[in-house]
Amino acid sequence: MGVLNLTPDSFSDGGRYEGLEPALAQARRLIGQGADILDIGGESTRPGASPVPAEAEIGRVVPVITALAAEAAPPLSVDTMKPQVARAAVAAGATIWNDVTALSHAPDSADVAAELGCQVVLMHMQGEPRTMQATPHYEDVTAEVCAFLVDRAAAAMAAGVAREKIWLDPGIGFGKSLDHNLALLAHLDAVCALGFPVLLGASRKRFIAAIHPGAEAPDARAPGSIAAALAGAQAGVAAVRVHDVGETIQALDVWSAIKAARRP
Ligand code: HH2
Repeated sequence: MGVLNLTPDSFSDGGRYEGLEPALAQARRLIGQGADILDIGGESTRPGASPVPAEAEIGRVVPVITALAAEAAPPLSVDTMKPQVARAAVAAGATIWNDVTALSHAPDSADVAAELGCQVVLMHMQGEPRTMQATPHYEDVTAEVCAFLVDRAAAAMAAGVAREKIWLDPGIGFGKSLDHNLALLAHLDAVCALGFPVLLGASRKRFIAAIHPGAEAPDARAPGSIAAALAGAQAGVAAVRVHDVGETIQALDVWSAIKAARRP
């Protein structure tokens, strides 16, 4: 899943693809590099990001989704917590609603997801984007994230979302310290064992710089991001959400070829 942020303030690529033509050029670049899904977002979720009104978010994502849906683009995902934005994005051609609040931002989120009939990514976050990195706390991060995701999947299904439309995501970096992120990355098999496809989003995140101080600039974090993607592949995740699509696919191809060469 290639990331396309149409925001002025995303932590790694904010402001780079504002306007229809730069956004489409980046989308085509990601598709050319082999992205199977494009995840299109119009509101940053980085710690401290300011909220964006629904109308403005729709104005950022819908023209790009409309234009890509008219081309031979791969499935399009909309990264939003607002049901109004998801509704407009699906009407424009998106088929996946990626919600970092796991359908809990608005009271009607789950009903809207059921009505839209699209696939839904339910992500774990402790707290809310503005303050989530202040004092994250868990007794057992993997168990708590798994329990939350099972609970949110049950709530989605109770509202009428079909089981086979649901994806889960542990939410790396969302209300988590370095140790929490590492524990989750080390136990992704437990998330995969919940029986839903799992999406992993570790690309260019801060924890990489905390491990490797030379990687302060987000676009210097591709090698660390690829290491996390390989840990995800090893654990059985269904997809990785990444900024560096070509580099990640090369690493996954080599990893898969090595795995396939192993004698039974
Ligand atoms: N991470 C980000 C945004 N959306 N969605 C899912 N499902 N999983 C993630 O890990 C995830 C996500 C944050 O990354 P990015 O989009 O690059 O930055 P920003 O939120 O600042 O736009």
